[in-house]
Amino acid sequence: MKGTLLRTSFAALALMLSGAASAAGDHAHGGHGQPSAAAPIGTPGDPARVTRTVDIDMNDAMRFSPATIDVKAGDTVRLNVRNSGKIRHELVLGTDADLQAHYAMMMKDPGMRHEEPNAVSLEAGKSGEIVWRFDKAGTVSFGCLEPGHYAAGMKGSVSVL
Ligand SMILES: [Cu+2]
Repeated sequence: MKGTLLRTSFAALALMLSGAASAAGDHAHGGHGQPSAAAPIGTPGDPARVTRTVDIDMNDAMRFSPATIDVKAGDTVRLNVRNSGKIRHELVLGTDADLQAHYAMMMKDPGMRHEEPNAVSLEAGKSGEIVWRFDKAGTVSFGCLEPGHYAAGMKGSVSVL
């Protein structure tokens, strides 16, 4: 009798989870498979108007720490990024589609460097920053696009609430 109850609640939970996952997926991916130019991730921020500072560490385990960040829509955030590893890492903000496209380019041209305002590329032991205004609720992804790193799971996300 207990087993039946358990199975029922698991089934209900699985249903709820799959519903939530597909809703979140739709939201995060927006125009999946379509040109991503219109997908808003925010705009370069004014350093004089920073409302929030977040420290992010990058390491040779191919991880960002923290890998998930919550901000409020309208926040101008200073991401203080540190490479505590022994090899180059970078943090690039974008949609998943943008990051995947850039990563494919990096695999072909590993010497490519990201110097745009939405990215910081750091040698071992170096620190840098991105000042970014997250102006729309949703999810903004980030990743390290050094060859092999993104595929190894060096990625994270900013939840803009
Ligand atoms: Cu990396």
